Order: sequence, then structure tokens, then C-alpha cells
Amino acid sequence: MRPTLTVFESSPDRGRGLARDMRVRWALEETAVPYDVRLVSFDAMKQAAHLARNPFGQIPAYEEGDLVLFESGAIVLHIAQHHPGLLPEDADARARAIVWMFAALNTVETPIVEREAATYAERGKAWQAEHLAMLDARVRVRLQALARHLGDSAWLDGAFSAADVLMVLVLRRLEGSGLLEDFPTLQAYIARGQARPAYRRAFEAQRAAFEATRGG
Ligand SMILES: N[C@@H](CCC(=O)N[C@@H](CS)C(=O)NCC(=O)O)C(=O)O
Repeated sequence: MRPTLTVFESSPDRGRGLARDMRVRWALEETAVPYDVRLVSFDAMKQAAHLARNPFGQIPAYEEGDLVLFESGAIVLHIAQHHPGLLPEDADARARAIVWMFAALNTVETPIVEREAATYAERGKAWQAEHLAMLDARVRVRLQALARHLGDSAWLDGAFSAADVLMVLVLRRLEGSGLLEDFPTLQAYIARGQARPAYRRAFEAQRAAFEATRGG
């Protein structure tokens, strides 16, 4: 059953591949699953038809026959569980890859998103710089641990997996923050992810969607 992915009609990141549909697109490209795309406007995202797909009125949403999923991590896990290429066959290795999926979204993305929110929600506040320094320090702790774990390894746990899809894209949220520059191991890791043909196809697809709506 060919899935449908619901994404921003006009992504606020202007096609930089930072919206969370990119995770699902990349997973679908890695597993060679063709998919359709539904574009939703910000207004439509808060209407009943989309709330039935995603109760939080957000993107992405994923439909496959009668199955309707939201939460990018859960969608990527679903794809990885049903198509070869994104999770190891060995049960223990598979469990470890899933651990790293949770680590990407729970342990690493959380402080990154908190920092990101502070950069715009607290703009102009007298205490913003002090708060940002604290949030930067929290992110750095995570980056240090991640860089230490990766060491000379190409991927998080053996072969490339769904965990790398999530982690690479979570780390990309730090682009422009200056925080990645102290971690060449992580910069190389992100570059390895971005060099994968499936990443490139996913990136081009989301950028083309943005360009098409901008032009039209
Ligand atoms: N935890 C959710 C987060 C989804 C999310 O934050 N989506 C953003 C785009 S990347 C969104 O829809 N923002 C618009 C809004 O919240 O109104 C996931 O991973 O799917």
C-alpha cells in the first residue's frame, strides 16, 4: 500500500530540510518505498481533517491504508520495522538501534529544541544571553557524550540504521548555532549522512516541494 506523507505546504525553514517530514522522507528513500505527498497550510493543520491525522495539528502525518500515524520517530520506526534496510536483523542489535532512536529524540533533541525556542521566544529579554549560555552548556554536554560514543565509528551502532536518520537530522538543527564547530567528529558524522544518495533524494524532494509552492 503506497503511503501518503502530509507535510508543510510552505515550510518555514524554506526548504532547508529541517522540518520533521525530512526524517520520514529519508527513511522512505533508504527503504525504496515510493510515497505520495499531501501539502497542508498552517490553517489547514489546525482543522478537523488534519487533526484526525495528527491530534497536535502538526506535521508530519503518515497514512498507509487505514493506518494513520504521527510522531516522526514512530513513523520512521514503523517504516524500519516493515522494510529491510534500517534496522539490524539480530535482535540485540535491533534493540540497541531502537535505543539510539529514543536517544536522538529524547536525550539529544530535547535540549536542542529548548535552546532553539529560546533564541526566538526570548528575543529582546534582558536575561536572554544568560539563559542561552546555560542552554548552550546543556547541549554541549550531550554533544560531548555523543562525539565520545561515536569515536572513529561511522554510525551510532554498527551498520547505518534508522537511529542515524534521526540523529543526523536532530544534529542538523544546530546549524548556524556555532555549537557543532567544536565537534569535528559530529560534523563528519552529519556529512556522512548527507552524502547518502537516499538523503540527497529526500532533501531534493522536500526542497522541490518548497520551491513549487513558493513559485505558485
Ligand atoms: N514530536 C513531533 C514534533 C512535530 C513538530 O514539531 N512539527 C512541526 C514541524 S517540524 C510543526 O508541525 N510545527 C507547526 C506547529 O506546531 O503548529 C514529531 O517528531 O513529529
